[in-house]
Amino acid sequence: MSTPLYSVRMRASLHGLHLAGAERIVAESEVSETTARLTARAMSTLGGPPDDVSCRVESLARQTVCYESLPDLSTCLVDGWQGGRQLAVSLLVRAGVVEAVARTAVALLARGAGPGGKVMRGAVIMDAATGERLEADPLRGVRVSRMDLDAECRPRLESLLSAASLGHSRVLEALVLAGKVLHAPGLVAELCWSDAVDYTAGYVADRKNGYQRIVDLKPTGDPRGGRVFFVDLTGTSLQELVHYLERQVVLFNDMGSILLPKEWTPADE
Ligand code: WAQ
Ligand code: MG
Repeated sequence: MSTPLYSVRMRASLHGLHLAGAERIVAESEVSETTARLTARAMSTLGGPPDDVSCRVESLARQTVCYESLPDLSTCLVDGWQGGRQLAVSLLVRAGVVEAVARTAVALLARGAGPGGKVMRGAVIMDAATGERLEADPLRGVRVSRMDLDAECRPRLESLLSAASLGHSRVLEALVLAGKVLHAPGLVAELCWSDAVDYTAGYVADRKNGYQRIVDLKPTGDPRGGRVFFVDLTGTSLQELVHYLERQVVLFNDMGSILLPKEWTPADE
C-alpha cells in the first residue's frame, strides 16, 4: 500500500485569462491517461482553444491522505433566481451565518467579487459574524485543491448522479470541492454559483444539511459567479484554514444520499 498517488492538475488560459482548470488524484498507472484526458478537456473548452495549457503531475505520499465521506445532496426547485437568492440567504442563516452577512455575500457574487467587478479565480473567505473579507488576494482568492473521489467511489457516484439526471460534470466536481471545504477547520458554510453564462444553478453547503443545490441563482447569460467560504476562526487560524484548503490531500471513499428534488417557496420558511 506504499505506492504513491499522483495529483494531476490542469489549467488553461487565453490571452492571460483563465479558461479552464480541473484536477484529479490517481494511481501511477492512471497518470498518462488522466493527463491526456485533462489536456483534451482544456483544448475543447468553450471560449477556446487556449493559448496556454499546463498539466502538472506531482506524487503524494499515501500517509498524508485523509479519507472522508461526501455530504448528502439535495435539490431545491425555486421560481426564478430572485427566489433562489432569497433561499440561499435562509439556508446560510440556518447554517449560522449572520443574515446581513449572508445578504452581503450574495450581493458580492452578484456584482463580481474581484476588483472592478471581475470574477475571482478562487474563493472569498468571509467572517460569518462580521462579514469581514479575510483572503489575502482579492482577485485570486483561495483555491481549493488536492481532492478527488477514490477509484472505487467515482464510478458509483457517477452512476447515482446520472440516474438522478445530475450527470453534468459540474455537479460531481462541485460536490467533491464542497465535500472538502466542509471538513476545513473553522468552516461554517459555503455559497457558490457558477460563472458559466449557461449554468444558473449553485448551492449552499454546511456540515449538518450537506450540499443543497439551488437550481436558479442568476439570470441566464450572466458571466458572474463565485464562491464564499463563511468562517468562524475561534479555535483555529486563517493560516491553518488556507493550508487545509490548498494543501491537505482528501480522497472521498464514501458518499451521502442523493435526495429527490423539492419545490421551495418563501412561505416554507
Ligand atoms: N477553489 C476555490 N474557488 C473556486 C475553485 C477552486 N478550486 N474553482 C472555482 N472557484 C470559484 C471561482 O471564483 C469561480 O468563478 C467560481 O468558483 C465558480 O466556478 O450542483 O461550476 O467552476 O448543479 O464555474 C455549482 C452547481 C456549479 C453545480 C459550480 O463553478 C450543481 C461551478 P465554476
Ligand atoms: Mg467556471
